[in-house]
Amino acid sequence: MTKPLVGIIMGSQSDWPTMREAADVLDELQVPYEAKIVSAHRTPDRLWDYGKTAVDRGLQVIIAGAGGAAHLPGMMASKTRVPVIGVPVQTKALSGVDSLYSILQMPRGFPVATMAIGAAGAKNGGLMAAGILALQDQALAVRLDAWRAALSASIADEPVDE
Ligand code: RP5
Repeated sequence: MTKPLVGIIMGSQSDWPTMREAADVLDELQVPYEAKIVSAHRTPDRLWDYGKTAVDRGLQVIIAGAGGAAHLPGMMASKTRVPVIGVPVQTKALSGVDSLYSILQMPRGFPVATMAIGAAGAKNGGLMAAGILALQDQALAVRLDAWRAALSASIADEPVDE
């Protein structure tokens, strides 16, 4: 098994349909990752251990998704210097604006790179992680450039009636 370079973590099983967007794009780009449920509130010891061991395990980027009182990305950023990308998961009650504000407003000193709410944010989190890794990995840089070019090429010049 290839050692994971990216850790995808989420507060609940219910976050996985969103966070799978990050996993899918990392699969497409052949970036090794792991996906774990780590809850700031329900499994705080797991969060602590994950953050404490992240550097030694060789993780280069962590993508952390959570919804509501979304403390996971910020707490992880407090525990490890591995860069944390935060994904606000969309919620039923407040549409994910609660998640967004919870993740975005970090105190000076402990940054979280916060993505958009929901699936687009998770996908962009995966792409952001790949972009960071591509700075030191020429083969990945080529794959990422090709992925971006293919997306651009798929956009029609003109709209059609659907
Ligand atoms: C957060 O609470 C999770 O990140 C999830 O988005 C939200 C709801 O979790 P469940 O009640 O669906 O497990 O901790």
